[in-house]
Amino acid sequence: MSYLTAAVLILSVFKLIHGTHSLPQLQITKDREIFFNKTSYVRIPPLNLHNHINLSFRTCVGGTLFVQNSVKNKISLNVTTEGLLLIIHLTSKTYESKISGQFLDNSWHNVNIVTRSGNITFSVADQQQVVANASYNAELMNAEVTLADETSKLILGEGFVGCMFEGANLISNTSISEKHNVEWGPCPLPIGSCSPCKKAGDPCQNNGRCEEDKTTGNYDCVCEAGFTGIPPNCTKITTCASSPCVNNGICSSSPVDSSFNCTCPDGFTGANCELEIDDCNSNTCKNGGYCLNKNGFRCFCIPGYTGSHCEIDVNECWSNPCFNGAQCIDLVNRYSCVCPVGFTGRDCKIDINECASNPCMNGATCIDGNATFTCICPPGLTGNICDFNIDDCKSSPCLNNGLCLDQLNNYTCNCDGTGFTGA
Ligand SMILES: *[C@@H]1O[C@H](CO)[C@@H](O)[C@H](O)[C@H]1NC(C)=O
Ligand SMILES: *[C@@H]1O[C@H](CO)[C@@H](O)[C@H](O)[C@H]1NC(C)=O
Ligand SMILES: *[C@@H]1O[C@H](CO)[C@@H](O)[C@H](O)[C@H]1NC(C)=O
Ligand SMILES: *[C@@H]1O[C@H](CO)[C@@H](O)[C@H](O)[C@H]1NC(C)=O
Ligand SMILES: *[C@@H]1O[C@H](CO)[C@@H](O)[C@H](O)[C@H]1NC(C)=O
Ligand SMILES: *[C@@H]1O[C@H](CO)[C@@H](O)[C@H](O)[C@H]1NC(C)=O
Ligand SMILES: *[C@@H]1O[C@H](CO)[C@@H](O)[C@H](O)[C@H]1NC(C)=O
Ligand SMILES: *[C@@H]1O[C@H](CO)[C@@H](O)[C@H](O)[C@H]1NC(C)=O
Ligand SMILES: *[C@@H]1O[C@H](CO)[C@@H](O)[C@H](O)[C@H]1NC(C)=O
Ligand SMILES: CC(=O)N[C@H]1CO[C@H](CO)[C@@H](O)[C@@H]1O
Repeated sequence: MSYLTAAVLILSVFKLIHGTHSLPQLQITKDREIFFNKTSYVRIPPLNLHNHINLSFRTCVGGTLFVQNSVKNKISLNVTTEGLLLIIHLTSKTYESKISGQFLDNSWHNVNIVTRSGNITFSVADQQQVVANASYNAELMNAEVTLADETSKLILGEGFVGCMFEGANLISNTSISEKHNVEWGPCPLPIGSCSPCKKAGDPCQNNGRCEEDKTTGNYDCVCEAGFTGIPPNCTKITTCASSPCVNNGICSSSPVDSSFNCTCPDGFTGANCELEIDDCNSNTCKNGGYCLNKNGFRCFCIPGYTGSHCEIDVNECWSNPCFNGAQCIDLVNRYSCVCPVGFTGRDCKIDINECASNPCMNGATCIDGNATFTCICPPGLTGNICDFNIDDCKSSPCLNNGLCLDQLNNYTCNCDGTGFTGA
């Protein structure tokens, strides 16, 4: 790490602690970790053997950390189950430096190649190898030997599965133009020891899923229909012998070659009957019904609908729920009653009490009817609401020209000036 980056890092941490935004700095540090997935690589500017070269890596699988090729020379650094191998090829001679050790352990390791006080050394952790000095591989000490020329191509991560952290003279960031399937940012590999699957580097082909076998410490491939896990990767099944038809499909062998056909039960398709036919589309179940795709389909209707496609509106008037001759109207999952005059309520069961407003006058008794009322008048009164006083004088009850005065259910006779008296 350069002093400048160290300063930037310290500054970022300082700013973080003190709550100031430090996004640009974080961006730079984020860019410095790269993930390679076996198919990935980045091409970066060529390196010079006599400059400080370093990087960190974390992997369970290994591969080539970097390789630089030119017409005449080559330098490569591989990490394998045996350790780290630095190979320098200069014109016709090959120089190998090896540091043995278990580096495929998913923890970060820092590799340095340094030219200092007359030696070129290659080191990782506390292990160091002299690559060259005045008395050993002396030709590499020649200042002319940089390994870099105009034909040099430096590639980071060839067939490598894991993460790298850029170091001196191996700068790679998102602005690099030649890159393939690489991801910058915090290393996505889960922390922890290397599982057999991780060590094997996703060995299951053809979409097979790798599963650890806890007892043997090995791994198995769980293959898709039509593929088998023996040998370890998922290879295509070509005969009936290993039951290639799934979901109760029936396998028939060809009499001529070893090919086979699967005859699928209803609801399944595909060469191995591995595909479930989706019998549900947006139109299968009407009126908002839910479609379940299982051996055909089944509709679950919302209340108020029925039928295999929920196409039938249930007739809620069927049971004649409206009283008093009301008209029933079928609606979704309910009905409505149109009440005749004089009735009310959801089912028109309630007879409206027309006497409630005390329509009968003069203390008459009110009798409620259907949309009507009847007044029973006290003696002497008449009319619909008993508001007429019966003329008790009509029958001229006063004799001898007495003056009749009508009263309530009675009359009085005024006998003044008649010379008579009496009621
Ligand atoms: C380094 O690893 C790559 C694959 O990642 C391989 O092709 C190459 O042969 C290896 N080189 C050595 C010297 O092992
Ligand atoms: C480098 O070489 C010098 C002699 O030239 C030797 O004394 C020294 O130990 C070497 N250093 C390393 C790190 O190998
Ligand atoms: C050069 O390196 C070799 C191998 O490590 C060592 O034996 C030798 O002493 C070194 N010579 C000098 C001059 O440092
Ligand atoms: C580069 O080397 C220096 C000194 O050994 C070390 O502090 C630094 O972490 C290394 N950087 C990487 C990315 O390995
Ligand atoms: C990316 O790397 C190149 C050198 O390869 C360097 O010139 C450039 O400044 C870097 N960009 C960032 C954003 O770090
Ligand atoms: C590597 O990553 C690329 C892009 O993300 C992806 O298409 C490819 O399948 C991956 N390869 C492996 C072996 O994971
Ligand atoms: C996958 O299987 C094929 C065919 O059996 C074989 O050639 C190949 O080496 C296998 N690959 C792995 C990673 O096991
Ligand atoms: C499988 O079916 C195809 C198409 O129907 C037919 O041409 C072929 O002969 C069949 N193979 C077997 C083994 O039944
Ligand atoms: C009132 O209405 C009910 C139901 O419509 C009917 O059965 C009853 O005879 C009616 N009563 C009168 C007094 O009209
Ligand atoms: C029922 C009633 O009040 N009858 C009366 C009618 O008027 C006569 C005379 O005014 C009374 O004597 C009755 O008692």
